[in-house]
Formats: sequence, structure tokens, C-alpha cells
Amino acid sequence: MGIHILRTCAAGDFFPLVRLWKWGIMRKLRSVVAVLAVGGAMLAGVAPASANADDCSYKLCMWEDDWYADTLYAKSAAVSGCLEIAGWNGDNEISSLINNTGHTVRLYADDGCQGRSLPLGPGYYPELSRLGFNNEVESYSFDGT
Ligand SMILES: [Ca+2]
Ligand SMILES: [Ca+2]
Ligand SMILES: [Ca+2]
Repeated sequence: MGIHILRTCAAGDFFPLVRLWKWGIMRKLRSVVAVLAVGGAMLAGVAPASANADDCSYKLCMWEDDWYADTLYAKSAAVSGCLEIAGWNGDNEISSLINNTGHTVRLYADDGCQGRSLPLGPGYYPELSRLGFNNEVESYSFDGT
């Protein structure tokens, strides 16, 4: 009984302090979470995607991985003729591309603009696997050049 009363009194004095302390912690946590959220958003896509897109204005850009990640193996304006992706640097490795040229790009599964082809109009193609063309491109050309 004595202990019970003691505990009640102590708790009565203590809880507001605890609440204040918790509130302070929560406030700190919330600002940390906010900072993390902003940082995470920058890391998770906004900054890289837009940076890549900016770098790729008026060009065709092709990356090794999905979602414009890893090595940028090819970057070209819409020029005429058959364009080669280098044998040891990009052939059969392209997984995503951005076409900002205003022209349709024609991807070819073999060198010299030979073999299976896939025409892609201007736009964003984060996963060429969805189009059955992952790690396939070896050369490319632009329509209307
Ligand atoms: Ca790849
Ligand atoms: Ca190929
Ligand atoms: Ca090639």
C-alpha cells in the first residue's frame, strides 16, 4: 500500500516531465525523419533521374542497367547512318534508354544495323526487358535523318 502511494505520487510528478521529454525526442525525430525523407527522395530517383534526363537533352542515351543506371554506354544526337555500340563497351548490355532526339531510334540486335530490330519513338524506356530487348542492342540508327 505504501509503495503503491509512493509510486502514484512519483508517477504524478514524473509523467509531465516524461511527456515533455518524449515530445522533445519526437520533435527531434520528426526533423531527422524529414531530413532523411528529403535526402532519400534525392537519392531514390528525383536527382539522378532528372540529372540523367538533363544530361540527355536532345540526345539518345543508353545505359547498362534498368532505370538509367550504371554505365552510360552510348550518347548520341540523331545523326544519319548506322551507329555502332563498342564491342567491349556496351554491345549486348543496354537495359534502358532515353530518346530525346525527336526521331525514332531503331535498335538492332547485331552489329552493322543487322538482325532483329526494335523502333522506339521519342520517350523514356526504363526497362528494355519489357520490350524483349534487354542486353541485345549492338548498333542503332535514326529514322528521318
Ligand atoms: Ca544490362
Ligand atoms: Ca545482340
Ligand atoms: Ca556494336
